[in-house]
Amino acid sequence: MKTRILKILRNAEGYVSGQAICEQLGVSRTAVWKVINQLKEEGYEFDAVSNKGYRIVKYPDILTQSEIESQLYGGEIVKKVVYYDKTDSTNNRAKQAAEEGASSGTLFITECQTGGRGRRGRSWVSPQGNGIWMTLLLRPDIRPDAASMLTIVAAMAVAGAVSGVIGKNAGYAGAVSLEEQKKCLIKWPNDIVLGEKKICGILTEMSAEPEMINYVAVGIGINVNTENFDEAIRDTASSIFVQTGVRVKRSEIVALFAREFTRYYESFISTGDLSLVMDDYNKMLINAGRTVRIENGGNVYTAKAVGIDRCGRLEVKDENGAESKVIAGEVSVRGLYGYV
Ligand code: BTX
Repeated sequence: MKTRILKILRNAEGYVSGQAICEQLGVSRTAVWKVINQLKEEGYEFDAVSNKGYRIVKYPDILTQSEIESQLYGGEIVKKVVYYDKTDSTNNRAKQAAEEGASSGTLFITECQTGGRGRRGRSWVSPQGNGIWMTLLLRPDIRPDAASMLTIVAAMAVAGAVSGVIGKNAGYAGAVSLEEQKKCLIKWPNDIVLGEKKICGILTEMSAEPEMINYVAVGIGINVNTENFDEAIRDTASSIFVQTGVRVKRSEIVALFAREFTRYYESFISTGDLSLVMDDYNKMLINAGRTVRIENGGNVYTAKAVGIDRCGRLEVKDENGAESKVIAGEVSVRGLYGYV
């Protein structure tokens, strides 16, 4: 009920009377009043005028189930949000819930991770209060070898959502120019970069049988309002706040992510590959046209990145013009002079 009341208030043009909410939801005045009080405790601020009703004048920067679900329109792949004040890793929560039968489209999200994980056993710094640490559980009807493409789909959705929210808040002084601020880009295959620094990483984990996926857990970490970074990651990591100078509401990014993800995911599922979305991806690809250093085991070489193909492989051209394709997970791609 909290989500439904929040949704009514959020979408209203002006004031909404307690009576109107009661009638719409078929609940008592006391029940509405109780929910309004709970919302106040969570940090929502109301303007209450007699004979007119309630209006929300300030939204807190929180990631609770109602805060996020009240911003979904209903057609998204994200169907349900499960929120934790603190947990070790939302990927662990998603995997455990998946084993217990949780349904596709459940999003696990937390304020703080005590054991955030990156790829290949690396750790992911996930402090309290300033980032988005979330995992989307999916049960797609695709071949297990196509699942890695979901990471690319998720990266596009994050880049789209971050660009969208930044665009909405544009017009301030930040570390990067206004033009650049709007361009949240992707470093192949799935690091999200803003102003040439990493603001998001994605860790996709899967449980599958040879021909069938049980579930996929797409874990996404986004540095939103982080101001300081640990020594170890200071050179490469950044946040939306550091790059743009603006504090965005994290739930807005999550809601827009849910919308963007749905769009790309449906295209992906309809063909089982990236053929319908690769043009969009290649427009977001920061490596495109740049020379990258490719490390494939002991074999290190430089080549110019062209773009991805419909399977998510990076097409590169060496100095003699010979083309080859690089597969994510097998190699590491770096810029010549730094992270990108
Ligand atoms: P990755 O292996 O690409 O990146 C991990 C590396 O990135 C680390 O070794 C470190 O150098 C750097 N790093 C660590 N923390 C941060 C940070 N907050 N910002 C920028 N750079 C950082 C990327 O792995 C996959 C990350 C997925 C994180 C999400 S959060 C929700 C879900 N739960 C979970 O445990 N992991 C995922």
